[in-house]
Amino acid sequence: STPWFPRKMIDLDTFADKVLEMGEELDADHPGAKDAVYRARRSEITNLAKTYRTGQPIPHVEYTAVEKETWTTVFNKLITMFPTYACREHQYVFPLLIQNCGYGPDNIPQLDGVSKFLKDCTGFTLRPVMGLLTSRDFLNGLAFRVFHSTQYIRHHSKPLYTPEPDVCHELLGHVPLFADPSFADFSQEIGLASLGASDDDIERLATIYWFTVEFGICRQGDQLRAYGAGLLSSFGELEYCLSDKPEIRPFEPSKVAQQKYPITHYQPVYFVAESFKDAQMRVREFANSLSRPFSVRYNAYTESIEIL
Ligand code: H2B
Ligand code: FE
Repeated sequence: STPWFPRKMIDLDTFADKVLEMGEELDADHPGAKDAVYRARRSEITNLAKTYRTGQPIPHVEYTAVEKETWTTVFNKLITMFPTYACREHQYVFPLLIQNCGYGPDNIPQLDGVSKFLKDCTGFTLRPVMGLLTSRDFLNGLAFRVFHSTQYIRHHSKPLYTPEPDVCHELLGHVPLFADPSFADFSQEIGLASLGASDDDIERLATIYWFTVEFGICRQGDQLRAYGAGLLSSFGELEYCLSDKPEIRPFEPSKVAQQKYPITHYQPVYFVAESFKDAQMRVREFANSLSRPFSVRYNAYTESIEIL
């Protein structure tokens, strides 16, 4: 039987308190695990996500001086890399985020303003989330052009490292790409394929998501550039992924879906997309090969899924 899946935007409200890792229970190896002040602050921020419901504005967070300093360090480090390593779509959007959304070295942008900006660009919106969602829930959100975003920031003791998504990763890595129409279409395609998919197929789609939205590289002219948010928000891996060290393979979803990957160190292999359009068509073809007895379409007028 088909697993439950969200049919209307408001169904995403059921994900609000369904997280894999709670803000309060950090892993022992998390840089903030022993910092009671940090943990209390995270709970404050994750509580906003817990009570957030569809249609509400995303609550503003007044970031502290320590949090802003962490942001400044990450921001200043990454912007030196973008001109050489980031894909052209990221480079095109970044100045617009500075002009319209308060991006800059001294300010952590508010999710609400960023979400409105994305809505104008591609129809994508952000929803605050407490932490990691299951692959199924997270991918299901993309079908509605919804990106679940954390709102807390990494621990100040290690500004260039985080074992989990944080607001630096979301705002500097993911957001610029969701402002690009072809990338938005591509991402939604993965989301649509995930609705009602079997557990095995969710695993395959999550792997494809990993090697594209998180760690994808693309060909632009005679160069390779990064478009994955895990790369664009990592000072070290951004340089490494475009060096001659890792293995580079073409983006073929049926092969990508079977690739094992490490989550705690740099990727040994990356897959190159020829364009977001091409990648979308390949994912669509792959999705058609999966075992789902129906197909789906998103109706943007009613913000709901139609079953065909
Ligand atoms: N949850 C959240 N909140 N952010 C993510 O980036 C994320 C997630 N990634 N759940 C998902 C899992 C990804 O690793 C794939 C789809 O499993
Ligand atoms: Fe991410």
